[in-house]
Amino acid sequence: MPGEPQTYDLVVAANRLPVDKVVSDSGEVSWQRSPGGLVTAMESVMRNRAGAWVGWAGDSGPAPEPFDEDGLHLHPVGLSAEEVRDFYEGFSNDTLWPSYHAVIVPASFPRDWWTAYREVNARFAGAVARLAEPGARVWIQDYQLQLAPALVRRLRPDLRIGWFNHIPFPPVELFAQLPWRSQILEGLLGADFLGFQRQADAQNFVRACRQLLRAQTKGDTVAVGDGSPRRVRASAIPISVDFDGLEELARRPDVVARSRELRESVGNPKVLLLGVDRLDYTKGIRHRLKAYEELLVEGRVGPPDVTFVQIATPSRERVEAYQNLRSEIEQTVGRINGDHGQIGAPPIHYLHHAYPREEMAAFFQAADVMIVSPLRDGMNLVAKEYVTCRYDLGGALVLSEFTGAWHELHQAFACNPNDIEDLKQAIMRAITTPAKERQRIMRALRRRVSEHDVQRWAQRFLAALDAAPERPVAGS
Ligand code: GDG
Repeated sequence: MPGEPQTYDLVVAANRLPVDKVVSDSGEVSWQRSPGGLVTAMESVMRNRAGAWVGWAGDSGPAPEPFDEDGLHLHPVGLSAEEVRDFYEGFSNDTLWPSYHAVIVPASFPRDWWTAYREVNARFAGAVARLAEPGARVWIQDYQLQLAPALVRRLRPDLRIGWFNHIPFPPVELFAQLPWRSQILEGLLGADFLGFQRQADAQNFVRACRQLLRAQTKGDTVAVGDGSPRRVRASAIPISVDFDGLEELARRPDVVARSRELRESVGNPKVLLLGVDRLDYTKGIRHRLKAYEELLVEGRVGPPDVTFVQIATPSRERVEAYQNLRSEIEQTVGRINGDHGQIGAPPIHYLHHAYPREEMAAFFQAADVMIVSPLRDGMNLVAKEYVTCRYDLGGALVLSEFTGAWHELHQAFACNPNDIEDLKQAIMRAITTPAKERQRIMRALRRRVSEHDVQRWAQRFLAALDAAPERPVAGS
């Protein structure tokens, strides 16, 4: 007879586990760290706490048995092939993702996708309810699991339920387009505390509750239920990076040596420009290429003195908008290299791979200018990772105003990526600003990130969860 199932005082639920299942040709199963901002942030938080992590293992079929990996207690949730299509690729990535990112591409609203979204959220809620010890804290992550807070509360009213949104929360005019807008708000209002990247996101949520549900709101709280209503607080707690851990990695002699090697392998340019993104239409990769191409045409930059490395990590490859974007980017890169390249000195080195963390840290150190130009981004951890790796105070960060990161990193070379002239000027300013001034800027950026690292983010979130709804949270 199996014993009582183990329960935990902290249960995290995220669409993905921090590892992906990899099956070798001989059928052997192993686990590999999965990419993406949420995993990067949560993994360093969970390693120091004995909590459980509920998530999908990244392939279709029945859930594997729970397992421990590198000190993490992982509880897989299974998705069928249809659910991968309808819940993950469909509702999460083709309905919610574009809707929440200012509809950079049109959002689709098939009704079957919503059914799958509800069912998968219920499955996650069931797993959380089984794993949480009495009175435990539950931390639900992101836009894929917006119904889970209310579903968990129904099953386990004793739990403290928090939810954090890694992406923007749209203005009510956009959010109202969703056919299931009320159900989503009601799902979220099952939480005790809702965390957002920016204050504007939290305010958008509160406004949506007021306008679409006719809920009573006061400051950053929403009243739920009649009589003596429960109050749900919505507030900004911006995410960050593991500053100490990443800086330590960046300082490793093998990483430093690798960064030199990388510069050499692209011909030791005077200026190495770098972009690192999941291949996603929110990240402004096309705008960046356009700006760079115009600078090449105008003769203001060019190989061999200036070269550009763009790492575009494969992402959501079965969603059509992503396939179209990839074709467009690759055609543009081909054209630019064809028009402006010389033998052994292409103006763009384009890489469509995922790399180990060490390699990413080496790339960051090798880059003179990091271009982060999203059209919309909840935070953008790449910007924070770049400054974290520049303990030498070298390098310069070009940063879009439409990232959460810009609200903390004002000293960066700011740009509006929709304004190609502005983006070009920001790149040129980053290249030509005297080294001393660039160092001063980098020092200020690094101070901000080191004082607001991911450990502090997690502490603040959990403190806000404990304090919700009555008491405000100390600190900022
Ligand atoms: C969402 C929100 C928010 C990328 N390629 C490789 C690799 N990465 C890592 C980066 C970074 C992460 O993935 C990407 O994080 P971002 O924040 O830039 O973007 P999203 O994936 O869109 O993340 C975002 C984030 O959640 C957290 O809340 O900031 O706004 O959209 O850590 O370094 N890592 C490795 N190899 C790669 O090839 N090892």
